[in-house]
Amino acid sequence: AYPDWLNAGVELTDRMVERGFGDHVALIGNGRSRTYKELTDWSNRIAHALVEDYGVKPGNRMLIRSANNPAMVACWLAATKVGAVVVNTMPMLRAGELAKIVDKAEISHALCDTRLMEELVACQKESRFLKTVIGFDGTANHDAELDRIALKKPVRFAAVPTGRDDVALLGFTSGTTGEPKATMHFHRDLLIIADGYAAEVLGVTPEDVFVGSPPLAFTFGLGGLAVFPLRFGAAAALLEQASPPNMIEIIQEHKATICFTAPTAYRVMLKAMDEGADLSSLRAAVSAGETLPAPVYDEWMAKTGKPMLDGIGATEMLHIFLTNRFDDHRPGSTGKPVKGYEARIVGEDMAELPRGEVGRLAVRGPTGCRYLADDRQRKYVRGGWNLTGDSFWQDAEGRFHFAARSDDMIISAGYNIAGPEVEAALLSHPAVLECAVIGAADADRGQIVEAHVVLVEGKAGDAAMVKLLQDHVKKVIAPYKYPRRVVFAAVLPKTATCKLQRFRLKDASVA
Ligand code: 3SK
Repeated sequence: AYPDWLNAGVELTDRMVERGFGDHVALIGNGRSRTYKELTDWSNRIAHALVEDYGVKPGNRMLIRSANNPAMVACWLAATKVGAVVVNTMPMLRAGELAKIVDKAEISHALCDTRLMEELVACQKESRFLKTVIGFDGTANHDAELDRIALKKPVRFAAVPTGRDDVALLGFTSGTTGEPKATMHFHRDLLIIADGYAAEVLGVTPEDVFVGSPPLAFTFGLGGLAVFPLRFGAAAALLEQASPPNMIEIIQEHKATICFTAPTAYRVMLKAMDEGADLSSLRAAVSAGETLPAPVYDEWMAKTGKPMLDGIGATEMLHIFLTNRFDDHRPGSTGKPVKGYEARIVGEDMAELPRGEVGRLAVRGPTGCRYLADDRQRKYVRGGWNLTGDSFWQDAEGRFHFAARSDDMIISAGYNIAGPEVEAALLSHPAVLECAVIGAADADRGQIVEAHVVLVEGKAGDAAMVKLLQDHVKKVIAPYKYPRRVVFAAVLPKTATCKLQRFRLKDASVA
């Protein structure tokens, strides 16, 4: 039950000050911390600047480009308060990837960390939508145009009275083809994920300190490192480079209590514990983004005496909808639905399958998928149920267990990577005649991007060519998508009608 008029930005800042959390630390990052009062004032000043100096109107689509830092959160809150519809984007995205997002969402304004301007300016030059790019200082120096303007503004701002069902956020997901889809989420959705998962499963209190690796540009990170802490008067420590050693340092320095990351990072953290890393302040280790291997869960349990909380979410659903709990957890299981959500296993005809049978995971709940102007809505949501693209089975006690991805998405170290997007990047190199990209099993990263490449005549498939192609992909698309393995082939497996048979490459890769 939320009031008809609701602004998520206000609820997470001004309201928290009203509730007595003004002096409580809200955000830690770039070497300093900010209280709720400071964050509230900061975001209100930016909100004034957005309206008065940059002409932002309610409903304008606004892109934010930044690594995880307090300034990004202040910008996101400010944009939400002025009623803009926000698209948070990752710092690694290249101009071509940004252009797809800008076109799809018809973005008119962008807030960009001044250190990351180059690719966005290149995107703006080609864009008929993106009119205004505003630089902000992502460091603690406040030394950019927006910061200077905002500093002169009042600390009180009358936020736009948004409806609880007004769109606040567009979460982008690349889809298996690399053609981005935008999922619309309402102001109330942002509160629902906190009042559901964070309250029910994590039991967040004002004493909690959150840390983690997912970018705020992913709804996994936005929830875990901004919405959840701010909703309950807790603190979040934000890292621009969230490597396991950096996370360990922050956990130790700030006695972090809740960590959000993927199994790949937990594996490294477990190794570091053998060398003396002290993670004893953590009371919750949330694992999502890829399946949690049972040995990682077991080792964590053995070393900490606490369960690692495996969960699954989706950008379409905004956040985690199936999860293990402190008092109900099993290795190899993704647990049961979060309060307010229902899940079932269905066949192709959408009929529910008997317990134990593998089928498609279908879920429904208050934050379900609404794609922005996209025919794929009809495929994703059928009869009110969201079809996640994963195959699961349900055990006799109602717990859900992952079986396989039902599509071609590659999940590597928690990143979702669309094979066709990597293929397009490879094909833009003149030495590549044909290619096919698959996910190959990998002990550390779950999967790695493996490219099978046919070169044009006269080019040698040697180590220098591997490096050349890898560097090329890193320049064309976000570097994390580059093929870690490149296999040169004379031909690629195809059907009689010349359709690429990626499954044959996958089978060979497993063998
Ligand atoms: O499981 C995921 O990949 C996910 C995606 C979006 C939001 C939250 C989560 C855990």
